[in-house]
Amino acid sequence: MKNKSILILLSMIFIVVMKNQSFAKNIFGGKETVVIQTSAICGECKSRIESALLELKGVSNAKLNLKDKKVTVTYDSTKVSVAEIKTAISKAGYDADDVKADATAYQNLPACCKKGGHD
Ligand SMILES: [Cu+2]
Repeated sequence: MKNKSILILLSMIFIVVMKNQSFAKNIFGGKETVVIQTSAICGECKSRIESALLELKGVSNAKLNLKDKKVTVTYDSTKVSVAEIKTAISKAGYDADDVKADATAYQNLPACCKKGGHD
């Protein structure tokens, strides 16, 4: 009789622990960071890219470093993919690693934000 209640108690603890694990996974799970090389030039480019990325579902942080033009993106891999992140940068008018800037979006950029605009 006593063994039975210990067994029940143990399985209850087990269930609670398992539930908490999936709960934690839902909140923190899938959080990853990726660094993407962009063709940003100035501060305007920086905010254009960052806000385009923050509009994506699953992206929780985007910081572009103008010194190396690399953007560091924190995202939830269960909600958004790296390919989608690169596409968003391309649609904003900038190169993202191997993905070239969307031609129309690039044409619509202010002259100073185009490649060589500050040369
Ligand atoms: Cu710019």
